[in-house]
Amino acid sequence: MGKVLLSITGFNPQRWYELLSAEREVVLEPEGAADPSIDYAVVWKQKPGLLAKLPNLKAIFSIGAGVDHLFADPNLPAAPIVRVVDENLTQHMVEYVLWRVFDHHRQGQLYRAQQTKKAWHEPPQRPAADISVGIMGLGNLGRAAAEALKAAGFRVNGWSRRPQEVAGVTTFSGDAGLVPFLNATDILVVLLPLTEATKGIISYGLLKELRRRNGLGGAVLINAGRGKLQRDADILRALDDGTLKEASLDVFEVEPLPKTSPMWNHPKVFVTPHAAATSDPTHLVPPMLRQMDAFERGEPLENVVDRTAGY
Ligand code: NDP
Ligand code: OXD
Repeated sequence: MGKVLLSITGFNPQRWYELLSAEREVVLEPEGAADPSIDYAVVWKQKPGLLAKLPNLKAIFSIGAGVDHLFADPNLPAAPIVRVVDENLTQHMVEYVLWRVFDHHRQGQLYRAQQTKKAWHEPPQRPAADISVGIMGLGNLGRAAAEALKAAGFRVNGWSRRPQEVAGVTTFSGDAGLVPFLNATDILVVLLPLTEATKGIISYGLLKELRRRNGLGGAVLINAGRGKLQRDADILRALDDGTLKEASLDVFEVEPLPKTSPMWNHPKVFVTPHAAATSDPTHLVPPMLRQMDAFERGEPLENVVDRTAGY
């Protein structure tokens, strides 16, 4: 049975360690660097060069759905990368997207402001069917969010790299599909991976293309993908000149969001600390261990990242 190296930066690895070590010998980084009996690495933001030192590494398991944290290592070894595709994480993301879309649609920001002034005023209400939610990224998370939004009564658009079909969702793809997708979208939900192709994609120019003829009183941005997809300064500019009405941001160019960031106090921004869908080891370790066992029986790994596409 191959050993596991656990390397987690930014939060406590203890629970991951306990659950993995119930079945496998686990070495916590920095011990184990260059240990030839390590077959698997379970990682979040590993130190650059760490994995390249393991001479017999057979597979890398990301503890998140996104794998940009791995590709940040210029010496990432060629072993296959398995990413998270998990019902529990998907459900958390669907909840986050529904929560934020409904809050913008039902004017949560206005009511919160009214409450501070003890103002009793009923603004006009429009049905969800008047609003088009556009999801950038129609992968595991984007599709699930699209289904839930559709079921809740919204019109839903989706944009992906390759053409995709989702029943009841108007889909667009590639560079040619981007502007038509944005022109048909009132609330933009970003669920893209961070790759060379998507870095900085949420620019002022892109936000300008969103539709603003809607009952919301302006376009809305919700980003739960990655912070480096967006340019924080462009979002602030768009909010300040009315290109955007409001934004819900779970991710930021720099995380944790610096205390000096104007995002914190901006009246049109709702901030969450990269918490849209947390990786829960109770749900994620059992399938990792099952995959290691299956791999040792000669079965193929599942949810393997396409290194050329970068996600
Ligand atoms: P998937 O790999 O399943 O889906 C990615 C989607 O993005 C696909 O539809 C893909 O297109 C599309 N895409 C990729 N590159 C491009 C491009 N250049 N142009 C257009 N579309 C593109 O990922 P998941 O749905 O599992 O996760 C999405 C992201 O969500 C993760 O990478 C991660 O960054 C983020 N995330 C954030 C969390 C949080 O708590 N904030 C939690 C979990 C994930 P195609 O269908 O053609 O392949
Ligand atoms: C992920 C994340 O990629 O939590 O899973 O950001």
